[in-house]
Amino acid sequence: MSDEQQIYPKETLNKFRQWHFWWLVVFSFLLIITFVYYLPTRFLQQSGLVENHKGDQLMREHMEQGMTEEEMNRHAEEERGSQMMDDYEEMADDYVAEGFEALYREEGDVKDGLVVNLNISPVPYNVGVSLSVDFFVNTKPGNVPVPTNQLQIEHTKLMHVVGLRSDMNEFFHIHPEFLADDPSIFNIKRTFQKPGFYKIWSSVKKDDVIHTFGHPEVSINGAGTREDKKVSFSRNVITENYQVSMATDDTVIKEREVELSFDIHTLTGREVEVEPYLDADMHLTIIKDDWSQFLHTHPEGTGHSHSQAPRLPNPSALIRTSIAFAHGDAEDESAGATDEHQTTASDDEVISFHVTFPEIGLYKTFAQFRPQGIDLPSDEAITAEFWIQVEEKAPFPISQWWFLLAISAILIAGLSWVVNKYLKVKPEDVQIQK
Ligand SMILES: [Cu+2]
Repeated sequence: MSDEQQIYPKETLNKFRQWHFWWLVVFSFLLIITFVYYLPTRFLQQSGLVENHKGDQLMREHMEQGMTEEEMNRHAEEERGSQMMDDYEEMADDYVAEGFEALYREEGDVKDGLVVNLNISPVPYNVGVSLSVDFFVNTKPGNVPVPTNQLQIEHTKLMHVVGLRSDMNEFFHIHPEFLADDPSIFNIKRTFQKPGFYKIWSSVKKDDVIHTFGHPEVSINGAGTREDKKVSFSRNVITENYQVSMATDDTVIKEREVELSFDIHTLTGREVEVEPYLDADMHLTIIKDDWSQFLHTHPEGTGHSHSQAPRLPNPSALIRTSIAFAHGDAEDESAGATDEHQTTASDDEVISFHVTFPEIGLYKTFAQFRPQGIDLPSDEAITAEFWIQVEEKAPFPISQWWFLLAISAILIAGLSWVVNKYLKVKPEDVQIQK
């Protein structure tokens, strides 16, 4: 009998072998789980996501949410009021300093200076009834009327008005005209076809500054659904007889400039050229789903300049709100120059905007344009709508799949080292077999 056997009695060795055996079983099992099940599953999920993105382009709506947000909006509105006032005071100074030319405020927050007050009659407001919608341009305090001749034309109009229902549908962009007998009041007749809560924004330009005002929401009575919110992140939409695609970053991050590029085709895939709509290739309105953010912008028209207003340093932006900044460029890009939506056409015209979203949340963009030669009144356009989710920060730089792979590799290396260190077969063990 050798010395070794005395040091390692047979029972201890058997126990050790048993333990060794089960340890190897468990370890192999973990490896099998990782490589045979977990990683392939992750991989399939990843490629599944990619497939879904492609599915988008086939106009599949892959995300739908039914949200009733009336109540939430009410509360948010109240809480917002006081805070916005403070924010505004700070922002206003910044804007002057930075030479921005537009401001955004809620009508009710204005206690001093230029404001537009909304008045709709007759009450109650019912669907299918022609309502008289008045916008009174005045200065506070004292409600001193501001006649039209003190205002400036922007994009061919003295006043621009945008409206939207609480579900972010029923978008409208209209242009009231001032009354002959009271040039401080702009009026338009409007018949609402669907009931619900509506928010209306108006903007006027005075002393080279564009002022946009959010007006208190309006409840329209009538039979039918008051809200029908459907969120889809499809990047291709069909509107009227056109398909419009919007290309942008996969992940839109707050406070980081992002490019939104729009491409218009017929249903048969032919490139569509646009004609000027209110002196721009496209008007883009971006509104946050809680109505707290409003942005209206245009790319600079390609050569056609009809605006009587003096050109601003950055004429591309009609409205820079106190919360969202944007400027747009119309870019003619040849096919292949843009990554997402190449076509076989040799002259793929893409209309691009640069937008910085100030905070996270859900936004809806309304892109308005006039296809060349379309038979529509001159201040009407086709509207394509897209949802954008704005995120806090960029996702993990390397994809999760690669991250998991790296972790697995490190674990395997570590475990191998452990196995190697503690489970080395010693010459003594071999001798025992004799
Ligand atoms: Cu307008």
